[in-house]
Amino acid sequence: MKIVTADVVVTSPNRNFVTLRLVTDDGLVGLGDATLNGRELSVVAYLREHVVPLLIGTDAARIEDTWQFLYRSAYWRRGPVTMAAIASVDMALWDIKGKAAGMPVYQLLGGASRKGLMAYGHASGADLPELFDSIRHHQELGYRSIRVQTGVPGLTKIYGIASQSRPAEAGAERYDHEPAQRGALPAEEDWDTRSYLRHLPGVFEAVRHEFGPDLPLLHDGHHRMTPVQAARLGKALEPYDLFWLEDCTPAENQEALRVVRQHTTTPLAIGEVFNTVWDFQGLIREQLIDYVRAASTHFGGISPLRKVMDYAAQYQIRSGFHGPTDISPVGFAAQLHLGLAIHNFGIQEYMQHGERTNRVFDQGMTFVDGHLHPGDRPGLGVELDVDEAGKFPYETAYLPYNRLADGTVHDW
Ligand code: CS2
Ligand code: MG
Repeated sequence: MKIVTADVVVTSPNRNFVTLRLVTDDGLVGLGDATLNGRELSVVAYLREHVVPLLIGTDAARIEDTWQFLYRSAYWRRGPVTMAAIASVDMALWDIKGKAAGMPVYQLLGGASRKGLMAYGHASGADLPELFDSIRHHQELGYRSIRVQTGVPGLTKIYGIASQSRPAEAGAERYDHEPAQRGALPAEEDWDTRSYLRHLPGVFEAVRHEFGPDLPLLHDGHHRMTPVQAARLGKALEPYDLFWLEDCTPAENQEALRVVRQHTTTPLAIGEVFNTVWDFQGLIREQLIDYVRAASTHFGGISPLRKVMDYAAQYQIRSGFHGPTDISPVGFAAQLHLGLAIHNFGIQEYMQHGERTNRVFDQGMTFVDGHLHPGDRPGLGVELDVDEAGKFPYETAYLPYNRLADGTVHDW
């Protein structure tokens, strides 16, 4: 089972995606996601120039060996570009292995540990009425767990607030209701942590009052607070029983979480910008987090994500894999298979891709009563329509960034 073709497919149906497509000499096709939001073409170059030539003629059955070869032979380890490239190879090889065996990948990972994966959606609103409407809309869409992001008085444009509180009705032309926007330059947003900290607890109080104690609620701090600010927020939100507080401080300084942990029992999730097992090692060992937020796409694929989850299991730390629309349907499927198989699954983020994306990628997964399932097609269960993909060439798009009122650049 040798790899005879390795193509890097770049397409921008509702947003940019980079997909590695491997074909074996017996005609099996494997797909892997290599999308790095806002920096997509760097991974394309890494794959086309440095990885594809190494893959042709190699044995597609050797997933772990290929992973170790790509990781160790580069000498320059880690980093989002390298790890997204390796991730796409790892996923494509799992896809091929599943197809060769005639089984969905979750069967190869040990079989299903549950019937389906609880998913959360992104509700947001500039004010309370808009936010309530968005939460109701997500409940109508089938979500049983909700992330809550809200406008802050005095700030005009901030992270996580969709331009429409009912994004699924915004039409196929939207940029997948994610913050990245097509255009030559990144958009500038504003930020003020004191206003945010004053405002947020009242929002959660109102949401709990309106929607009751049962609904799991999540919130993303998007790396914006200092350790002591994050500690204060976690404490202030305790009465509202959050499922998690995500990225409360910038993820580079892991010691910050020790300060946060000393002050609050609000569960913490971190890791969407991490790209190796090593980034989680201390956080897991010291029990500074409750949920692993990595995405298979930015983490080197299914194989290393499995390893970090097995380590996390020893500390009762669970998964909360990153699932915005910048993870392609292929990367999303990869983590659904893993989430179904591991014992320590927690929750799965699920933003829905746009209609054009779903024409390019035919997905085998289902979403029923708030729960996702990867489906039972052999492999990952996603097919790529290469002709359809070719209709949507790459478009420059950047994530926004933040400035404080005095002009200082802040974490976005
Ligand atoms: C995020 C993302 O889903 C999340 O929790 O923080 O929306 C993130 O901003 C994007 O993936 C960046 O590409
Ligand atoms: Mg996040």
